[in-house]
Amino acid sequence: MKEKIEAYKKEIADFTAESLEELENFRIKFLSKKGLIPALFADFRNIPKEEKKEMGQQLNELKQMVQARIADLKSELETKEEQKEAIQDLSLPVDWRDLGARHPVSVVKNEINEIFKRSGFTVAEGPEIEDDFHNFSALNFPPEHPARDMQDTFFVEKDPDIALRTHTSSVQVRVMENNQPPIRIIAPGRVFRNEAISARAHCIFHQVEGLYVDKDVSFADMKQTLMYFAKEMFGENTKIRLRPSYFPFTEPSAEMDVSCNICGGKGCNVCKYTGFLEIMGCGMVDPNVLEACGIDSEIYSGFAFGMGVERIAMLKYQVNDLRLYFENDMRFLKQFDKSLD
Ligand code: 2U9
Repeated sequence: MKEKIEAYKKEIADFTAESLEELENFRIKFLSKKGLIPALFADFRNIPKEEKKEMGQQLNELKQMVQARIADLKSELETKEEQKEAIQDLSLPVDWRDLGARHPVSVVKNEINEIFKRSGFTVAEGPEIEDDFHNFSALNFPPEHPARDMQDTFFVEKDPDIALRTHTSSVQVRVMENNQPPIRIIAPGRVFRNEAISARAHCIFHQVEGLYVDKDVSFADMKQTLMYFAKEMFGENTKIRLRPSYFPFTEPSAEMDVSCNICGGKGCNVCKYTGFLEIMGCGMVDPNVLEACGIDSEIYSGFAFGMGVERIAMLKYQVNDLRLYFENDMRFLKQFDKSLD
C-alpha cells in the first residue's frame, strides 16, 4: 500500500490538464466510487492493526492532495476559458485600470506647448507630406544644399517635388503665406529624416518650432522668451548660454544650451563635464525667408527656434536610448504619465 500511495502522489503532482474534460477523467480515475483512492480505502480494512494509524494518515493526505490539485487546475482552466471568451467578445466591459498611458513624447510636447502658450504663442499645424517650396526653397535652402539629398530626405518616388517634411518649419512658412504680422506661433509635430536607427538617431522624431514676427522684434526678445522656457522646463535655477551657429533660414543663428540639470553646472558624465546641455537652435528669421513668404522685411523682423522633443525628454528623464520611445512597451510608457499616479 505504501508503494501505491507514493506512486499516486507523484502522478498527482505531475498531472496537468489541457481541458476541463481531461481534468474530469482524472477525477474519475482517482475519486469516483470505483476509483483508485476508494480502492485503497477498501484495502485499508485488511492491513495489520499496528500499521493502521500511519497508513490512515497517509491515505487521508493523499485524498486531500488529489482534491486540492483538481481544485487548482479547475480554477486555472476556468480563468483561461474566461480570457478566451473576453478576447472573442469585444462588447464585454473593460477593466479601467488597464488603460494605456500618455506617451512621454506627448507629455513633454504638451509641456513645451503650455509654456509657450503662457508667453502668448498659439499652436499651428500643417501637412506631413510637403512640397519642395515649403520644406526647402522658402526657407533659403540653396538648390544644392545637402539636406535636400536623398540620403537625408524621404522623397515620394514618382515626384521629386514631394517629400516627407524634414522639419516643422514648413508649417511656419504656410502661416506667413496666409497671415500678416503679428505672428506668434509654435509648430509641434512629426518629422522624417532618412537616417539609420540607433540609440541617438531615428528616422521619425518630433519637433516643436516657434516663430515670432512683428515690428521691432529683436534678438533680446528671443533671449528672454527662451530663458523663460528653459526655467519653466528645467527649473528656476537653470542658466542659458547662446553659441553662434549657422542655419539657412536664420541670420544671425545660435544654439542654446541650458545648465546641466543633473550636476547643476558643476560637470558630470551627462554633460560631458561641460556643465551645459544643448537643447535647441534659434535665430533671427533671414529677410529672404520673410520675403519668400510675402512679408515685407523692411517693416518686420522676427525670431525663430526649433527643438527635438525626444532630445528634451531624454535630458529631462535621463533615458539615453531613443529607441525606447518607439517600442511602445507599457512598462516604459507608464512611468511618465502623471495622470496615472
Ligand atoms: C521659419 C523660419 C525659421 C526654426 C529653427 C532651428 C533653429 C534648429 C533644430 C533643432 C534640433 C532642428 O530638431 S532639430 O534637429 N532646429 O536648430 N530651427 S531656427 O527656424 C525657422 C522656422 C521657420 C519660417
